[in-house]
Amino acid sequence: MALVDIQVPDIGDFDEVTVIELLVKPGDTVTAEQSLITVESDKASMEIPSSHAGVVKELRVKLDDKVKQGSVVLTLEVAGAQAAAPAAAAAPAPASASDASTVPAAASASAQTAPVSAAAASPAPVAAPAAASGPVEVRVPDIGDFKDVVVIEVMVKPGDAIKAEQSLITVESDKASMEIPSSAAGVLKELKVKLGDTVNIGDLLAILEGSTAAAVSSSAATPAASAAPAPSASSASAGSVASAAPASVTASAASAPAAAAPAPAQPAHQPTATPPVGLPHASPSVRKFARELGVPLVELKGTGLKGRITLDDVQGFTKAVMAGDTRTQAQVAKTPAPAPAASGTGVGLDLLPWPKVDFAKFGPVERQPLARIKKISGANLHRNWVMIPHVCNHDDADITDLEAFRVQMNKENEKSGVKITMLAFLIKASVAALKKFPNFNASLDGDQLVLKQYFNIAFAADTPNGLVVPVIKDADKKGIVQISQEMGELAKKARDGKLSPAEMSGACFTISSLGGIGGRYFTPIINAPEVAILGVCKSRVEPVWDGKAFQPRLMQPMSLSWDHRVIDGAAAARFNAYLGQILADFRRIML
Ligand code: CAO
Repeated sequence: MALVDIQVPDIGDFDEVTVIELLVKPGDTVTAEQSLITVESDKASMEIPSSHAGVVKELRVKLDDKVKQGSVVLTLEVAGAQAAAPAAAAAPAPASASDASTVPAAASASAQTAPVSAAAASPAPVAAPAAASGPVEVRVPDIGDFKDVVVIEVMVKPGDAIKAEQSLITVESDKASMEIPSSAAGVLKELKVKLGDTVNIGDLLAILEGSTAAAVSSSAATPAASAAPAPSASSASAGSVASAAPASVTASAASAPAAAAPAPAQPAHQPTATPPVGLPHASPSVRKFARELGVPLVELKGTGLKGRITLDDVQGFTKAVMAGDTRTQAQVAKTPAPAPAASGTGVGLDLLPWPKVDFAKFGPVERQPLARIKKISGANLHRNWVMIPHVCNHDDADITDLEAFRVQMNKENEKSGVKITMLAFLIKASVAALKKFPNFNASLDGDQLVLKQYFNIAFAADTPNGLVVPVIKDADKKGIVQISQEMGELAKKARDGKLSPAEMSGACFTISSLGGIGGRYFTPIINAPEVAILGVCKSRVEPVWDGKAFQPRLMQPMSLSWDHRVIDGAAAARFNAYLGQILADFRRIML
């Protein structure tokens, strides 16, 4: 065993950065390339990986410390042979760990004991600006070993007056995020990227008009570029930017990032400045984790240093949502929709990247922002679909007599103003079935089943802005007329967008009725943390064999989706059969 000091490797022209996250503690076993701490300037945050595998003996930094290249992060106890031969991937995160093979020896050396000299690490100064008057293309500069980074924030819009070196977008890999500044000043004529796009060095970001190329100095270096020399593509990139900063940039491109290199670290006296507007204060790995879970970071209040969102905050939020915490759901309401696997990593489920199609290639298109409700319900439905093992049983209920009764009731109560629809009977019948099969009136909490002794039934309501799910509380204690009345009121509030969080929370079981529209069967998505949902479609008269002849009967199609972690197929079939019996002869509800 030997003790090895793990140092901050060459982090380019970042002078001093702040430790904003400790990812390991004494006693932890770490692997080579595992992230140890997260550091941040005002423009970028990155994780510092370990150059060795071993056990953390002593942490040599604490939160809020300022560190720079060569600062000792921690002391690691490593096996003898390892101490002599560290992993080659000790470059900081911008040269992402997975790209370790492309990280040059200088970078890994710097991570061990001897930081690379500033002269070797820093890009050559780039000459003074050149003026340009026509449209100027702004491209992704040399961003070191980053590949396919995701645009997570767009900070400007067409028509904006842009200053040279003003940040245009924020990009993120799994280990670092950084802002990409403009290489020129001018008016933004066209933005060529949007949220969720993946970009690479040389990609066209924007077109400016009336531009002047940025003054470039060695201080504008990319954090990655100095740790990893510009890949060959950089010359292409610089060449493309050349209209903004021609000869001098091109000439230095082989060894230096172009004018538009990602923003440098802020001066040491403001190291923990608040993040750019709209960008949650969280490290790349936390953001990535949140994205995988569909957690809207903008809604989280960070408990970390200076309000930073930590891994625990994301986990806490997820647990609260799963437990039906209304406060959290209300927060979710304000969030933008999570980009559909935009990062293309498919991490977690290991999915293929989301297809990226330029639809306009095939015909005219129009883009519309998703309505607020759609964003909320979309995020929830996606989580539920992915996390719950759904099975769906279809069945039919003979509602001939019940429908006749319903029509008669409505005739008798015409003046009351309360219209009774089949849904009210379905709610009441569901309560009876939930009483008979208590596992359906339950929620999973870890390895415990929470059996509810109250009967709150939610119903999906279609509104112009999307789907909402109001709840009839204590449906077991209410009659059909009262349920119908409440349903009418809640449905109206839903359509007017006036439902309160309280009116949408506390449900035990949900019914999604498409009876007023049509269809036969469908597979509704369970409304977590409930364990089942009943979908019904439009009833229709069908020939039903009574043993002697076919009889015309009004049949109600029912689709019950259930969580197979809690419910078995036999129980689901019994539930549906019982529901069918009650609907066929509502007197049974009294038994
Ligand atoms: N079979 C046949 N007809 C039915 C029926 C059924 N199962 N259920 C309702 N109907 C009839 C009603 O009797 C009514 O007929 P009349 O206009 O002749 O009186 C008509 O369909 C319209 O009913 P309704 O939809 O206004 O009332 P409801 O109580 O059935 O439903 C509500 C209320 C708010 C649930 C409903 O309007 C709604 O929004 N449904 C859509 C739910 C949804 O989108 N689910 C999908 C979720 S998954 O994406």
